[in-house]
Amino acid sequence: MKQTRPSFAERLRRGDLLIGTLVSLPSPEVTEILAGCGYDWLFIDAEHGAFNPQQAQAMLQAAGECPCIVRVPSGDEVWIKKALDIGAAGVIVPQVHTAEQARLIVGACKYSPTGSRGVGIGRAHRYGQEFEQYIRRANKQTAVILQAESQQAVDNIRAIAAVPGVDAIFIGPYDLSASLKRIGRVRDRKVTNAIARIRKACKAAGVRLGYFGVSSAAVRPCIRKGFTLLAVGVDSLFITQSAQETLADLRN
Ligand code: 3PY
Ligand code: MG
Repeated sequence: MKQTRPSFAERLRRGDLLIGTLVSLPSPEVTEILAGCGYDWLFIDAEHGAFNPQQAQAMLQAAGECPCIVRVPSGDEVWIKKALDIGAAGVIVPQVHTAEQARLIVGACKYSPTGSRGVGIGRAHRYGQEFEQYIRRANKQTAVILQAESQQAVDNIRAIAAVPGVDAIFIGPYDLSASLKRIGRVRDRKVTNAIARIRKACKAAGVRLGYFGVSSAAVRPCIRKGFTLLAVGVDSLFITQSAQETLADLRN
């Protein structure tokens, strides 16, 4: 891929406010529509979304210039490698509970000598036409984003945030609420206290903070708390809300 503007990873590290939205439907058309709405990035959800790497690649192609961060299903290096090779600007890795897991994930995202990312030729390398250019800049321009969304992650957050190469900690409020036995109650005191602990540790470590919410109201308070990586809304919910509101408007 040709590089003209600062990469997503550079913008993330310097603390730009990056507002994205979550794409869960395996549809290049939906991805294209959302990319055209002006979001800073798209959160391509291969953890919960029903799609394979080939479908994910078609979605990234449809996104055009809008940076896509693929949430891989787990910290396994197989999906991480594929997500980066198909052209993701970075990965979001769910369910990271320990610093050891964080180290392995960073290693899977970075080429040698920093890490052990597998070396292949894919869309990211323009199918080989820009292999060397890509390899040269990939380590710097790949965003490594880990999700803190469990009690164990909260307990280990200082060690996780201190792992070199971790660009951001992205809080998953829903899994966190489940781990804290408050499933779905993302504003419960226990959940907000855990979020405050994560925030404090990340600020001290100089690691960026991310948060997901289903609406602008859910994520707005994060902005003044210093979160810079936001994912707001979900494709399927946008369709539902708008379809229901439109119908209700006429019925009433
Ligand atoms: C969660 O809330 O658990 C998430 O992972 C949001 O992306
Ligand atoms: Mg989650």
